[in-house]
Amino acid sequence: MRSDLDDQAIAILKRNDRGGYTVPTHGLYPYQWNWDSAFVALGFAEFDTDRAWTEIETLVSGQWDDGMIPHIIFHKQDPGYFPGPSVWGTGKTPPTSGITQPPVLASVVRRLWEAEGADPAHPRLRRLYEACLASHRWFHRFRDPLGNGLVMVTHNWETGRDNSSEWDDALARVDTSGVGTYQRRDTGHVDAAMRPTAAEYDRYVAILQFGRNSGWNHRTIADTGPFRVVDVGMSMELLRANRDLRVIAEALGDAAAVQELDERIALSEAGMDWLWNDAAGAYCSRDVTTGESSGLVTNASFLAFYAGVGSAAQRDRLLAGLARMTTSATYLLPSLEAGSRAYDHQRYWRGPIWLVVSYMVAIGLAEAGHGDWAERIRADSAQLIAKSGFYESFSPETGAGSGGNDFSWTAAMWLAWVRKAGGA
Ligand code: 9WN
Repeated sequence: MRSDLDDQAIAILKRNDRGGYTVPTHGLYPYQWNWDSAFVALGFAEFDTDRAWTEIETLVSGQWDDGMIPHIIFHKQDPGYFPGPSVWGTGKTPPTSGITQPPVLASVVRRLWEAEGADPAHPRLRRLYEACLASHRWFHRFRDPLGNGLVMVTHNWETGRDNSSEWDDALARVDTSGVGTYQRRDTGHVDAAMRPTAAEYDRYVAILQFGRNSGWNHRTIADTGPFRVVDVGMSMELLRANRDLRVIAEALGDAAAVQELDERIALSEAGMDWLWNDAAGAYCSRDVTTGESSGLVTNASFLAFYAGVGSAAQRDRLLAGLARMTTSATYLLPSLEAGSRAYDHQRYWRGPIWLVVSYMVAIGLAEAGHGDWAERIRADSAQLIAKSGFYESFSPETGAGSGGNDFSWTAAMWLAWVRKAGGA
């Protein structure tokens, strides 16, 4: 039987459906976002499997010839968001941004396919498998400058954890003198106190302009761009996605891809220690240009379980970090540990809880035999939705919603995970 919250979640997905794709929320984000659509497909799969596959097919309709799946696809012009298609100027059809977002798609495709019986002849599998393989190859070709299987990002927006303090030092070095004037739209939709500051936004725009001035040449951007950081989140997500894609490759009998993926998985497993920060007791993002570790424990640090990495000693340290978070947070899992520099329980990615990251962390914890922690995160997430509704994010202290409301991926997480006591 459907609960009231089930009905609300389904209604949100239907309302945010723009015909083949879903906007993250009405107003604030009026286009199709990459990792949002992947998670949203999991929500649709709970009541309309055909629509779930369509969400992903529409996303990959924006994939570039070189394999990159862009972070935004601008199917229809909308004046309510900055930076829109003319600012990015990528010249693609359909118009897209010039950067990517977390590679979670292969993991979602595997889940949709297995939920329908894991038939290798599934009519919608092959095209999406090939799209994911091409996207993963793009990461290895353009985003692995150290050759250690990790993921370098060239814009903080790629990480999906846009305003995390992990990027502060690298962003501080970005020259904003040539940015010029522009009109932000986000602060017209939500409280400016929750969003990035004006100085931060100037840096985001300056990095975008560098990419555009290079003609979106990802070799130039990767070699000389103003922002080059190895993101712990995307490195963990790509390792997991490679494992999930390998399962599909094997089912499809693509032996060459299985071997290729095995090599990449081994490379990433060995390379991940480059991100380990012993003082922090966690995997932390690290700047490629300076070699400096952020030293910050964020929700992404706990994706180690999801990626299946870490020695017993490293995992113990991570679990200790999780326990430490419960001393200041009423609800798990905050995007930044309280007490860290720049912690703010209401500001974008500097404290608030995002359920999509919590979901991946909970999957990893359950798989690693820490079902109690996975269940704590799920139960806290259920309380947040029951208390505040389907917000973009939530304060770990008060549980109040922050960012946009009636949010697609929060509704999807309710349907695919949070409502299911005992795990996803
Ligand atoms: C920029 C859509 C996106 C999410 C990101 C989140 C936020 C955009 C913004 O919204 O980013 O991509 O303008 O703030 O940080 O994770 O994909 O929901």
